[in-house]
Amino acid sequence: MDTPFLTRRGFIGSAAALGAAALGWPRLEAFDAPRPAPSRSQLEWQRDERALFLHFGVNTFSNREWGDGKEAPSSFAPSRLDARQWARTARAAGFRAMILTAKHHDGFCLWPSRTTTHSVAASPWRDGRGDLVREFVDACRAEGLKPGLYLSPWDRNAAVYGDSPRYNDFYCDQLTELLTQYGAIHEVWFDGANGEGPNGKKQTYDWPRVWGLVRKLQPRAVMFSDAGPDVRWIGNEAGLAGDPNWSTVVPAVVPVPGTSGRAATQMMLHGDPAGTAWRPGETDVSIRPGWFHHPEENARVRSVDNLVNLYFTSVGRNSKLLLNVPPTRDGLLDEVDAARLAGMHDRLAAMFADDLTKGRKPVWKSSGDRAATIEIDLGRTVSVGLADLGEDIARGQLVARYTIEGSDGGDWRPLSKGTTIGYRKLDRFPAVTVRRVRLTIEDAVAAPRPVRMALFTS
Ligand code: FUL
Repeated sequence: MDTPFLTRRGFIGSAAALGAAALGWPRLEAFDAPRPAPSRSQLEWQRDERALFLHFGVNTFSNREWGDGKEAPSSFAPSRLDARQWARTARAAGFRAMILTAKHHDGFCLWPSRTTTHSVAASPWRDGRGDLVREFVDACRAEGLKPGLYLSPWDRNAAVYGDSPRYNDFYCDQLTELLTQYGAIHEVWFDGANGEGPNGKKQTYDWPRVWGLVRKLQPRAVMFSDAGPDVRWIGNEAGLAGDPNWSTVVPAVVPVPGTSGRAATQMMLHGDPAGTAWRPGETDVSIRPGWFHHPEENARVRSVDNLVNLYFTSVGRNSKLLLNVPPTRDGLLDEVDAARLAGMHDRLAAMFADDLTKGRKPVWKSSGDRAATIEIDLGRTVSVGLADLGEDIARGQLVARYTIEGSDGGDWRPLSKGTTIGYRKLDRFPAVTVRRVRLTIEDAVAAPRPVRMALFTS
C-alpha cells in the first residue's frame, strides 16, 4: 500500500485525545431553557450501540487508502462477494446496523449510477450487471440490520468536481439515486476529508441543499458529519469519545463538515452542556490500521481485549461505536477479523450476563436543586467491579458529575467517579466486596431525574 497520509483527522484526533485529560470541569451554571432532546431517529440510532463500517471499492484491489480516481473499473473483481456473510457476521456479533462506502474519494460507485461510467457497471464483477448497494441493503434486511450509506463528497474522478454548482448537481443526483432506489436508508454518512479537484479547483459544497434533499427523500434517516446535522463525528479515529461527552452542541462552532481548529475539535469530542442542538457523537474506528483491507496488515488486527476497550471508550462514554471491518479482495470479511468480532461479543455478553441489582429496589433521593443520590442494597455481600449507568435521554441529558461508593456494612468507600452519563456510562474499577452501592449526583444542568444503575462483577 502507499504511505499512509497524516490526515486532517489523524492529526486533530491525537491532539484532541491528549487535550481532553488536561481540561478542568468546574461546577456548571444551571439552564432555565428547556433541554434539547433526541428525535425518534436519533434515539433509535443511539440505542443500536454498535454499527459495522465497510470500506470496500477499487482501493481494496489497488491496495491503497485513498485512490486518485484514475483506477480502472476493470480492477474491481471480487471473486466470492457475499454481502450476507458480512451481515450474518455483524448480527451474530451484536451489531444492529451496517454502513457501506457506496463511493469513496476515488469516485468509483458501487452501484450502476446514471451519473458516471466510473462504476461497477464497467467492471467484470457480475459481468457488469451487479449492484453492490442493492446486495448490501438486501443482506442488511435479511439479517435484521439497518443499512446506511457513505457517499464521499470529495470525488477525485468527477470532471466537474471543483466546478461548484455543477458538482453540487452531480452529487445531489447521486444521493437521489441512493435514497430513492433502495428503500429505507437509516444513516447517511458525509465524510469531512476534502481536497482539490483533478483540475486543481476547490469545491464549495451546498450543504443546506444536500441536507434538505436527504430530509425530503428519507425523513427518518440520520445524517452524520462533523457538523451533523443529526449525529456528529467524535473528532478522532482512535475510538475515543470525550470525557465528558455531552450530546448537545453549539452548532455555530462546527457549521459544516471539514471545519478544523481546536474549538471545533473540542466541540466534537465533548459536546457542550449549553448546546442548543441534540447531536450525539459517533465514534468511527477501524479494526485494522487502514480503513481498506490490506493483506500485509493481517497480523495487525485489533485483539479481543482491544475491541472490548473500544466498546468502553465509545458506547461506555455516551457514544455509538462504528467499527470498520473491511472486506477482502474476495469480497468476504476476513476470517481473523470475524473471529475477533465474535470474541468481542462473547466477552461483552459474559461481562453483562449477571446484573447484581436484579430484583433489588434502588432508593432515589433528591439532595438539592441539582443533586441526588441513588442507593441499592444488594441483599448479600458480592464482588462489584463494573457499573453501568444511564439517563432517560428521551428527555435530554442532565448529569455533569457523580461518584459511586460501596459499603460492606462499614464506611462508604469510593469505587468510581465521573462526569457525564447520558445514554450509557460504563465504569470499570478494581473489584470490591460490598453489600450496598451509592451513586451521588454532585452536579447537573437541571434537577436530575432517576438514573439507571446496574452492577456487575467485572
Ligand atoms: C476519512 C477518510 O479520508 C478515510 O479514508 C475514511 O473513509 C474515514 C472513515 O474518513 O476522512
